[in-house]
Parts: sequence; structure tokens; C-alpha cells
Amino acid sequence: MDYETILVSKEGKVGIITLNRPQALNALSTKMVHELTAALDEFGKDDEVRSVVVAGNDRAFSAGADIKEMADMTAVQMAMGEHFFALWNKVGRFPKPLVGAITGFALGGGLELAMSLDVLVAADTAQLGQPEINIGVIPGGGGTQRLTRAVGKSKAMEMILSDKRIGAEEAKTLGLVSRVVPKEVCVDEAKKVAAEIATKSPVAIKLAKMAINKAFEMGLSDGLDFERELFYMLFASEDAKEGMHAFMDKRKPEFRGR
Ligand code: DAK
Repeated sequence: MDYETILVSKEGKVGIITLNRPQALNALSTKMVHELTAALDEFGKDDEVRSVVVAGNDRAFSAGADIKEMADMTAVQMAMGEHFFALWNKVGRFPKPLVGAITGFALGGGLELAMSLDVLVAADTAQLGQPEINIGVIPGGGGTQRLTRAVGKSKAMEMILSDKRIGAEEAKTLGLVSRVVPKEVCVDEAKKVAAEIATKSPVAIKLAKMAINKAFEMGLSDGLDFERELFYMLFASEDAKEGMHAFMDKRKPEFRGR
């Protein structure tokens, strides 16, 4: 497929999507989110692709929803799905692991997009925030929920109510990103994380992602039961047999996603 607002490529088993509206700091237009979710759909169907990197450019991962596009929309247009908001949940529900390379600004919907991904590698120059309050709205793509779960109430309140932005090191301390690297190597590091994940059993990876995401929705004892069911289920996979026998045979496992 031809895309106008994103770049799409593959390196081995890793799919790569680069947001590409540098003139607008990768503001999320409806076109861009349509293309992003279409590319994810393609990677979802492609058995060769086992993990996906989502990146921006040095200045911005994304500065949030395109305010120029959103400014004059009506609530009814939004509710009737004329805006990208209708597609938003597709990213959080994507079944394969998503690794974000967070360079520069990750603001508003940009941070919400990042928080819908699974592993975040941040550049030392990254700036993360929820500045929606400055334009008279609140986060609408998950910020009040995902940010609060990630960093706790007081910090989330400060970030959302007063547009307090945080840098990469603070984001790491808070558990919002998993590591901080120099900006020059951020995308490469994200690709390495994705490539490492891509060597594992796709079946186990899919269920692990599902179980971790359930931790945000279930109480502990239901979550533990859910985890155990998935664990038992994995004993029906060829990959689990392959993994354990490869260990005993002292060889590298060959996972086939079955
Ligand atoms: N939208 C449109 N254009 C943007 C933009 C944005 N969010 N951010 C930057 N740009 C454009 C600027 O207008 C400028 O374009 P020109 O004027 O050159 O044509 C160009 O990018 C460069 O920006 P600046 O000149 O402003 O650059 P600075 O370095 O001075 O400032 C900045 C960088 C990131 C601090 C600043 O641009 C800024 O504050 N941007 C706005 C950030 C923001 O408020 N973001 C939140 C938007 S609201 C939902 C899902 C998602 C959302 C809501 C609901 N549902 C599922 C329901 C999300 C909402 C949002 O994200």
C-alpha cells in the first residue's frame, strides 16, 4: 500500500512504522491515523512480522492530535466517526508487541499513542506531557486513565491539570518508559528490543501481552486465574514443547507460532 503520512518498512521479522509529518511535528491527522491503523492491520496479517516499531523523528514522536483539523469539528461529527477518534482503540488492541521509539515531543494524543504501545524506549531529549488543558479540553485518547495507572494520581493530576511536562529520565523513574538512550540510537535500540521479542514464540508473546494488559483491568485474584489459564493453554502449543526440548537438547529453539 502507498502511504502519504507514514513510512512503512520491514527488517527481518520486525515491522517499522515511522510517523512522517515533520512539518507539523507529527500531529495526528485523520489521514495519519487511518494509515497507521491500516499499516498495523497489514502487519497483523503478515505471519513474517512478529513485532512492530512505531517511531517519529528527532524533533517529535508526535505533538498530539492535529489541532488545526480538530478545531472546528462538532461533537456530532466526532461521535459519527468522521474523525480518527473512531479508530483509536485499534492501536491498543493490536495483538502483536509494539515498541515505541520516543524521540522529542510526545504530547497529548502523541503520549496517549505511546502509552497504547507495549515497550517504550525514550531518547534523552524526549518531552512527555498532556497539554490539552491549554486548549480547553482534557485528554481523550486514554491519558486520564493510562497515565494515572502508570505514574499515580498526584503526578497525573499535575501533568494533566497544569501541563507539567516531564523529560525522559523522569519518565523512566516513574515507569512510563522502560529505558532512556541517546537520541541518535533511539530507533535502533527500539528495533533491537523488537528483534529480540521477535525471536520468541509468537504464541507465548501474544498471551503474555494479553495477560499483562489484563492486569490493568482485573482484580488480582481474577488476574492470577486468567494468567494460569493462559499458562495451561500454552502447553497445547508446539512452541512450548519446542522451547522445553530445545533447552534439554542444549540447542536454540525454533519457534513457529503454532
Ligand atoms: N496540531 C497541529 N499542528 C501542530 C501541532 C498540533 N498538535 N503541534 C505542532 N503543530 C505545528 C505548528 O502549528 C507549527 O506549524 P506552522 O505554524 O509552522 O505551520 C509546527 O507544527 C511547528 O510547531 P511550533 O512552531 O509550535 O514549534 P515549537 O517548537 O515552538 O513548539 C510544541 C512545539 C510541541 C510545544 C507546540 O507546537 C505545541 O504546543 N503543540 C501543540 C501540542 C498540543 O497541545 N497537543 C495536544 C493536542 S490535543 C481522542 C484521541 C486523541 C486525542 C483526543 C481524543 N479520542 C480517541 C477521543 C488527542 C488530543 C490532543 O492531542
